[in-house]
Amino acid sequence: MKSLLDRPVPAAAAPLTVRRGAARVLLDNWSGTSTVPSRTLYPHQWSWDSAFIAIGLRHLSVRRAQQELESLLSAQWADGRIPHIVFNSAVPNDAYFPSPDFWHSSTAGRAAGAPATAETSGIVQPPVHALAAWLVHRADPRESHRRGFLARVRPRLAAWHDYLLDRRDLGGGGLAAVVHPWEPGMDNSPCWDEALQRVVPAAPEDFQRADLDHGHPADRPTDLDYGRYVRLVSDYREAGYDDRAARHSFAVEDPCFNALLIVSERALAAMAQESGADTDAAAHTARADALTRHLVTRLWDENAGLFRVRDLATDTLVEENSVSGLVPLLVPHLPQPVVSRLVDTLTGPQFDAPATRLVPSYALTGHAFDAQRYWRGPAWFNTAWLIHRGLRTHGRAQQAERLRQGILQEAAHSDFAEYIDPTTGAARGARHFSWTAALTLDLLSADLKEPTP
Ligand code: 9WN
Repeated sequence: MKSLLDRPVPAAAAPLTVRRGAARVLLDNWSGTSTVPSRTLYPHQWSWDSAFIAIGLRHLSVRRAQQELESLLSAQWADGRIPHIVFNSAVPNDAYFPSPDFWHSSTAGRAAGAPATAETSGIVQPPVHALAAWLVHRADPRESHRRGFLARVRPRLAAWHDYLLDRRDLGGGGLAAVVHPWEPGMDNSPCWDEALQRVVPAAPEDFQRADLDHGHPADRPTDLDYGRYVRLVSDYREAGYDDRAARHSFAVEDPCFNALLIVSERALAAMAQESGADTDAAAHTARADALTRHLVTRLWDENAGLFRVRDLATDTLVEENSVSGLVPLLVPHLPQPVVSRLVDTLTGPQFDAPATRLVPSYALTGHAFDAQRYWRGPAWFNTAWLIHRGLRTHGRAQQAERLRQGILQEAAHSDFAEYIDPTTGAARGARHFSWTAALTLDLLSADLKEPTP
């Protein structure tokens, strides 16, 4: 049987119409200084969303793309962390949970360096930002130089990576760990199930969810999951969000998170080179090389044919196959046998989703597969975009092109949905979702020969 990436793709909607639709989503979701992921479900600024959004916005307005990233960076903590949410003070507290009055960042996080004027969350999301900043710069280097964009963002992005490598190398193996299921951005993945069993859930009366006002209960995490998410945040908050003081009851090394750190370190090297800072460029390249070795040593599972999550409580690999384990295809200079195995896994029965040609978030054949529920099966556009970039990085141009066509078609059919059911192609979650629109614009517009950092 032919795999999803080898099958011909039916004709897509007219590119101009799709482009206009995607641009409209981004214009409608613009809040004045940044873009909300969704007007209904996510009415604030999210960290990795803004990075993906900037990658698309650069095709509409380079200045707005710069502003998207710089508004996020303006809420960076003094310890270097970029918070996963920057709250809009004009939005009522009950519009999203957990709201600022749960995180208390400006007070509980003061000693760790939280800003005094902006309210934020205290956890992080995957480091796509330096890659995004590099792509935004490349979209119009003269304008970027004229506005001093790289000079402003480069030190902040370097401090962000320093935070991850100094404070978050909790396993001592040279990779960054995540301490909450919201941090890797794949909240409800079966990869966290076992580690979450050790977390005592907060009592249901201690919190009030807001996501079910807009999302369907069958699509969203359960109340028990939320109880555990809440407990992890309150414990971290009580430790002042200080990674040296906190005793994390959930700590794992995630392949997607670390792959993005590697690619972003390479982007920082490219930015340093462009700015004439050769010593910095060499240091970032050396760090990316070391991270690549650690990624393979600590997370590659030869038998499974993909990267896996390492649970730091047991120091073992979690036996679940998720899209996170395929995203490292993005990393240049991976050993060739690893690349070939990854492509085989991607195109084999676990991740071949005939109805959509996208990549499911969890193996179709996995025991916990759920076509509908958040990150437990549905196909997302950002991970498909990352894998598309990975296929290109490793010279799989034809397969990359077929995936690109699939992404464009599903984005248009689904009205730029947050994610889709990989078994039927039905749109799920929010519609007019910003990163779906942004990455669609990117795939319609990007110069496919642009240099990979
Ligand atoms: C919690 C905004 C975010 C994405 C995440 C996605 C979802 C939030 C939630 O929405 O997470 O951060 O409330 O479920 O899982 O990847 O950044 O789009």
